[in-house]
Amino acid sequence: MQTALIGNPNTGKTSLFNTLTNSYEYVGNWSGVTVEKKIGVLSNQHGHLIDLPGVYSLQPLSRDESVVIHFLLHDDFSNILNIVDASQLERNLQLTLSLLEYGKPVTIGLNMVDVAKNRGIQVDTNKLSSLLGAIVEPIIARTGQGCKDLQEALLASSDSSNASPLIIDYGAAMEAAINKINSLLPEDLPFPKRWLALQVLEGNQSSIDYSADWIDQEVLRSIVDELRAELKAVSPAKWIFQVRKAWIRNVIKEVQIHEAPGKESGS
Ligand code: GDP
Ligand code: MG
Ligand code: K
Repeated sequence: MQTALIGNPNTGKTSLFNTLTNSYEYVGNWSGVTVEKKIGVLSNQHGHLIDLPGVYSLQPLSRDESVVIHFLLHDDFSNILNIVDASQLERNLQLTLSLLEYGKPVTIGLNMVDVAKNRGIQVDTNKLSSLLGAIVEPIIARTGQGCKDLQEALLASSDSSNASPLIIDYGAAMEAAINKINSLLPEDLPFPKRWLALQVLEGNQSSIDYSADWIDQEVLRSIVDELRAELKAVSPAKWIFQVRKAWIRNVIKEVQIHEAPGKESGS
């Protein structure tokens, strides 16, 4: 099992990595950039944990983001451990959706549940799990609380090779553009064509470069121009972001239980 650890910056990634692994090695730099590649041996001996830089999105606008999208496009691994800050759900889940659309098994470590609780936020993890279609384990990476359950969930998820990608409806104009791009892509990609099509329509340069063998730049430009005309004032990237944001807000409405800050539950 080769598990990729992916999440936003400052969500407790290093703390979780250290909790889940006995030892680690630096195995050189990520291709093309001076970011060191760190791989740990999971303490239950059932595989390796690959550390990736913290990112908010898969757009290759920074060096760290380039590493993550390059990894998803080119590297071989079995499953994803997505660390999510429970106190910053709305922002964190943007990245989560693009990982769920990727189609590999995703296990979510819902971290900072102590911080969220102190702010009066409780998350119904079972409901969140069923809405996202991924296992969600509440954890406190700093103390290791919940991390044993998370490790067991990881093992179980890598066994279930039949993970199905999350499908969000992006509206008629976007869906038409996705279909046009899908029709140009080959069937044997290592991830769903739909995931790549969305990256391309978001203007993700790494994904556009990856697709260049099948998608002529002129053809892509005409698909995007037509889409832009349909979306009026909103860019395709912004449209995708906003659809995801609305979807995330609906999820949060269902899973987030607010109470007075600091109040103990059941007391
Ligand atoms: P990274 O930037 O994602 O690698 O995050 P770090 O592991 O460096 O954690 C950032 C800060 O959050 C550190 O001060 C950690 O000790 C703290 N931290 C990590 N996990 C938790 C948690 O579950 N609860 C609390 N209260 N703090 C945490
Ligand atoms: Mg770190
Ligand atoms: K740290």
